[in-house]
Amino acid sequence: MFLIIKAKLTKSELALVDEGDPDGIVSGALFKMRFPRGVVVTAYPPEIKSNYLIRAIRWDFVADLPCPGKARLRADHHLSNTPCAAVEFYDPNAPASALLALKALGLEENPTASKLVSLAVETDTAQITSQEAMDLEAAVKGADFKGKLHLIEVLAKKGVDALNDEKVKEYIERYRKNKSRTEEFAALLQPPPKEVIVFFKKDYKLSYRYLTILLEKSGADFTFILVPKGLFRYRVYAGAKPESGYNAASIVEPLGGGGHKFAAGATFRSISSAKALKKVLPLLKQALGRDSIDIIVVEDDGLKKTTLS
Ligand SMILES: [Mn+2]
Repeated sequence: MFLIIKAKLTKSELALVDEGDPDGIVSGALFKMRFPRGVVVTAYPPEIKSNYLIRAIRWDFVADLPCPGKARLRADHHLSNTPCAAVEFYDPNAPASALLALKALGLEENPTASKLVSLAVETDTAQITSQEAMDLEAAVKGADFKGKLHLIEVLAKKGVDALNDEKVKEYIERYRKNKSRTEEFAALLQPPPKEVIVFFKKDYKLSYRYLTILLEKSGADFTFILVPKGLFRYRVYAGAKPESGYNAASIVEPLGGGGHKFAAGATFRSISSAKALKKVLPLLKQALGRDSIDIIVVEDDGLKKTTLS
């Protein structure tokens, strides 16, 4: 929040971007290319609704996030977000917000910027083919709050070459380790059922989004992962294989979440894991058209299968 105050005092342009994925981070880097003195603040989508300061500020640029209230320019492609800014580059059919940000910031002729956008498109559509896109995704996932700001800085300065920055290489390595632990876990669920619902009793710091992708690759059509995040907070990662007919976004909407049809998430509060399960159970029953739901419960002593109705 210090960043916001600093930007206002120095009259710098102020941007707000999604901190969770390369799309938001690349959008932030594009903003820094256009406004080198500008200040980028990162946030998770649920914070936009709950954070008073974020809602009170007038933002010059917002990307890959819901409307914070007052915004001059916004680039976004989320169906669940309603346009609000004075100038909107909003297209739910766009493969990435960064592509809209490229146009919004007038950087279409800039090859360094365009290259970064192509990586954001690869990651945001879950069609990663290049090593660079893989590394960028790893860097974003492996970086902590400060690391993400550093990543935005170097991406703006060096473009794709930022992936060779010493600190950025550390983020990539950190994520690689998480990834291999996640692969080991996914191997325990082979072959997965068509509809996989996993409840983690505690946060094992896996890459849960990656887990949904692994399970979908090995045969699941619908994935739903529930994990506690800190005190009284729970995070849902929902995924649906394209053409499977499931909709990941609509199932998390009642939890205050959002996203895309094929990948969506939500964070909600609950005082106990029993209550958290009670909250998601009716949503699952409705979405899957079942009276009872098979759940894989993960705890320290292993995996247990249970059926809840
Ligand atoms: Mn996006």
